[in-house]
Amino acid sequence: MEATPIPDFDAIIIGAGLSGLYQLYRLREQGLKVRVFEAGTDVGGTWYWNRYPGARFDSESYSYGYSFSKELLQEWEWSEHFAGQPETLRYINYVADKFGLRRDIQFRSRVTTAVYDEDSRSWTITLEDGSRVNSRFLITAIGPLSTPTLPNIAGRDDFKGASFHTARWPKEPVDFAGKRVAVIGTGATGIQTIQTIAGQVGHLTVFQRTANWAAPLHNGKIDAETQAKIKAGYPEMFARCRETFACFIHTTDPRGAFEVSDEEREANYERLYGERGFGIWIGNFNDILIDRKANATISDFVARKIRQRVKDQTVAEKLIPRNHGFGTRRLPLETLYYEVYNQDNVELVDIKETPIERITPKGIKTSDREYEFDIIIYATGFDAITGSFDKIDFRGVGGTRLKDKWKRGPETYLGIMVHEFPNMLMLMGPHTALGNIPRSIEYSVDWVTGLIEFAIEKGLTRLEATPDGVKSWTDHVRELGEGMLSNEVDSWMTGINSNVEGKQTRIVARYSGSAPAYRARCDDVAAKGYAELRLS
Ligand code: N01
Repeated sequence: MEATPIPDFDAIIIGAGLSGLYQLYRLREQGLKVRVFEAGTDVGGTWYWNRYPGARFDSESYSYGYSFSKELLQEWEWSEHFAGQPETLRYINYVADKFGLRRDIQFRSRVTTAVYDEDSRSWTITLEDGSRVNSRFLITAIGPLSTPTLPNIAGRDDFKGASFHTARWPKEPVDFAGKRVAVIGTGATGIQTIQTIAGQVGHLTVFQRTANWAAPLHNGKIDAETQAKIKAGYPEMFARCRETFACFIHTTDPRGAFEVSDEEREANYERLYGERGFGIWIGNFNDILIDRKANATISDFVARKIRQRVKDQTVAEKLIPRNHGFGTRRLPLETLYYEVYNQDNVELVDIKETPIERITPKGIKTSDREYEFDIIIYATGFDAITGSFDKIDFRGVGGTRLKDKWKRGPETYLGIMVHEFPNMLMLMGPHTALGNIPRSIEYSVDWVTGLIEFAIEKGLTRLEATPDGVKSWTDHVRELGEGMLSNEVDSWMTGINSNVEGKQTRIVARYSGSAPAYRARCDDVAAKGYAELRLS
């Protein structure tokens, strides 16, 4: 009888973004043989690819960084409350260097297939160049927003000028001086891009399909005194992030919107609108995201702000969303975004009124007229959450395809495992708590590390979620989504992407319960010796 070959690695990690890097660090700490495969030429994931003008955090820098190393926390100094992409990428590189992570990462290595073999209880991955590697455990760290999508508009390849998707922005700076520039898309990315380039371009035309709610970021430099306070206060701040609903530093107001007088409510909204970060979204009254009437009060408040900030009231009305309430899509935070529309060189085109018919060699043709451009920027978003899974051909037991299994939406156990895909562990996959991402990443990585440690200690070589476990978690995630206004709205959070075939029906792709509840459930599974899993 032939001996079963020993896998090349204990674990393969796909992706060298924030989750892949920390997972590598943790597994190496356990003395395991680990290899990371990364499509890009360097570390950083989201922050490597999204170099578009104005890309920056909208969670506070200090609450976003890794918390696992006290030394790192004391060494690194964030310059702004919400750091820009270049600084964040420098930070991630600093982490990779400090912990010597690069030696176990293979760059320029896009994984195309991942196949489970029952005999050896291992996964074999194939890279774009045809090379193969195998490993006992396969960990996906491929990100919920990492597969960019271009708009399905006819004639895209005909355009003779320069065009870029924001998530595939060139490393060399783009010169906007005197240029006629178009931006398609007004999500968080479009808004950051628009407000940043409006002062640099010759003329800017924004093509908006759906108006989005946005609120002020109120960024600022961190002075020396604040820096010292931040460093001294890390343990308390991370403890706070652990307690809040979505791991941000903002705590939901325990009151409902109608438990206070009209004057108090207005004053509260005014205060939140003037404060830094996501407070107005997740530090607001506890019912604005579940109760239509409560939501209408904050939507009305922010609509009034837009009318005050935009001079031309026809334009202001176009910028006010009509088809969804405030905060029911992921809230973009802005810096003088609305004021951009007061500039003479900026025009807003509502493409619900005058739809884009095609891209032409010279620019963009709507039902109204042809616009000529030197540069077209596609800020058209991502095939979110499941898109990066769809791009890799994952084959589980008996050749089962993950794409087929998830045809009607993802089915997972704790958002980490899938039945018939033994030894495959997902970081920030579908059905996990996203929120302030690095906080969720650190928890998930620690949980996955604990499971692998347990398996090695007990000599287990096959870990699989049961059909019951998957059904009960998937049902739980669906139930949690009921009543959330965000689940009644089209957005990447409900799995909608108008540019991707088969992604026009809303699904429950995200865990929408609280992060503490998510962790309590996962901790319980670990404490009971992972007895809910099929282990052998
Ligand atoms: O993508 P989006 P994003 N024709 O999907 C439009 C995170 N993020 O890259 O709404 C015309 O939100 C589309 O229109 P509509 C954050 O979680 C974080 O902006 O579908 N328009 C929409 O306006 C965020 O939520 C930061 O009608 C088309 C836009 O393109 C997530 O990434 C910064 C179109 C896409 O918006 C995604 O944001 C940036 C078409 N064919 C992003 N197709 C931080 O601050 C699409 N659109 C950390």
